[in-house]
Amino acid sequence: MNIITVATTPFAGQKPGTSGLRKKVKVFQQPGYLENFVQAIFDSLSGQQGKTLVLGGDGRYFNDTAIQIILRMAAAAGFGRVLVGCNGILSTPAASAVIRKQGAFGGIILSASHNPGGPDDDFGIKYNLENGGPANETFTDAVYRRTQEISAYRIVEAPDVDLTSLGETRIGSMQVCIINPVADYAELLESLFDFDRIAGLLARPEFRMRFDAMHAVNGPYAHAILEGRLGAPKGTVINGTPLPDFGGGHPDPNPVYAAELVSALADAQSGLSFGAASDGDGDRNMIVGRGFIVSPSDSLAVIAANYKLIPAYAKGLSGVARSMPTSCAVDRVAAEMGIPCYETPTGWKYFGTLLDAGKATLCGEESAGTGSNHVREKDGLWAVLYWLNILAVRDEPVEQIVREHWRRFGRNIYSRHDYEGIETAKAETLMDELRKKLPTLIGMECDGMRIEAADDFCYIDPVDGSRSDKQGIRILLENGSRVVFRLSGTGTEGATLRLYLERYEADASRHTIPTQESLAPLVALAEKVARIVPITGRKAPDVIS
Ligand code: VG1
Ligand code: CO
Repeated sequence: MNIITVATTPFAGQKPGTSGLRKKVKVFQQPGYLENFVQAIFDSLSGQQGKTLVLGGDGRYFNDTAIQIILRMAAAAGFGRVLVGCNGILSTPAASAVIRKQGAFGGIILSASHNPGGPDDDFGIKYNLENGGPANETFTDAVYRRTQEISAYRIVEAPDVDLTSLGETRIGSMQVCIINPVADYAELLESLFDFDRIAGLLARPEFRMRFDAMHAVNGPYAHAILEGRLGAPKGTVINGTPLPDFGGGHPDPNPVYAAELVSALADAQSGLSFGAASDGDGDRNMIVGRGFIVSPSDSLAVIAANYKLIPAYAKGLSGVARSMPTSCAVDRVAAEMGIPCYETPTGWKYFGTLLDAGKATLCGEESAGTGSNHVREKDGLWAVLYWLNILAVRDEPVEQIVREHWRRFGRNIYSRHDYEGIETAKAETLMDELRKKLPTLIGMECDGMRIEAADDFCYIDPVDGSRSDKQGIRILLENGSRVVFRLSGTGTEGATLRLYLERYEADASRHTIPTQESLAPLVALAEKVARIVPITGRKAPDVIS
């Protein structure tokens, strides 16, 4: 095996964000850019000699090129075997499932998730540990430090590996196995849910479902699981072939980017009763009933409240966890069930310790991510199957299930407003000014609600004691209402300001008031205290979800 050592110099800004390193494809295409980052990952590991690495991505532009480079670098780093998804495909939850099932040392997932793909758009890379979950901050900080001092990377000279057919080959002494990307994952999901009952639901003529894979990675998974194993009619899965540019769209399942699915469900003529979608790398989900979108925070709460209906969870939940900006709907379910509810910073990596320690069974984020201890990533198809299992047992429309949930627990009216592509300096000014102002806000009134607390969220991991500061500015009002400000850590251009709005409403007669109308006073408060319009020049958000 001919290992060559290539001299290199550091690139600025190789700092992983909320979920790995995400940059424009053009940035990744600079000679040495990907190599430096991969070498920094390998340099930050120890004990990988002879071990197994899992490798795959969401199929976006540059996926194949990156895989060939990483394979040759993995051989130089001493890995004994790499498991690669056929055609370079592995959804994020499937990669997690394979790492766990195959007892791998870790995995590299190539994805920029919901960000658009193509030669002028985004690419991303992240490292997952042997528990199948995203590496924690201690590790990503170490990788970043390494990128700043790197002087060489090591790579093996070898021809490209054929990724298109299953089988085994070698790069020097390292074995390369091209695996079926769906098999382990589908088997795992089948072990959690009542597939017979779901198949029965899908066979009913009056129940019609549509799954929009958004030309992203979940197409092959949805075809195999929904249409294959569960027998849903062909055509249930749309946009089911992964494309390097996702057909030109944003593979982000929210009411703006999945508008077609939402309008199909709103149209009585379509005959559809259930709609679902997932994102670029298959870890997010969207659940839509007839003319009714389930907000992700409500979805998490409904999922938790219905655990008894699901074979894998019927014995009980040890606890639940949500990211801080996610609505407190699930907290109310946990309180009633008498189980703990943990509040973590944004990003799935913070759930890992809770899941590993058995403290939480279900986790979720307002950004359309839900999952459980079956893997260590959020899982789009898992959420869809969970809902199908609920529907198969309860035999009620989606909207009725959610409205009943609200009647029982009250409604945490919720919305997120995103201001995208703001100049970074302006976004930072906004956050800095707001942070300084926090103590002066206490006692202020908004729509008859008093501000009781205002802080910058700091998390201390209850399992390993690690501390994460500045995880979002919170303004907490009476009766569970909140306004939260955060800057996104997944974008590649300028800054995105996320404004999270929540208001608790126990009175069922007020649950029909349109969401944005209920939240308008909180938006006005946010605009005023953070001076959004004067600082950013933006009169309205780009995306409301
Ligand atoms: C966003 C979401 C966050 C999610 C992250 C990764 O991060 O808000 O909840 O965990 O994306 O999801 P940010 O920093 O942009 O707010 V994915 O599906 O992009 O891997
Ligand atoms: Co994703």
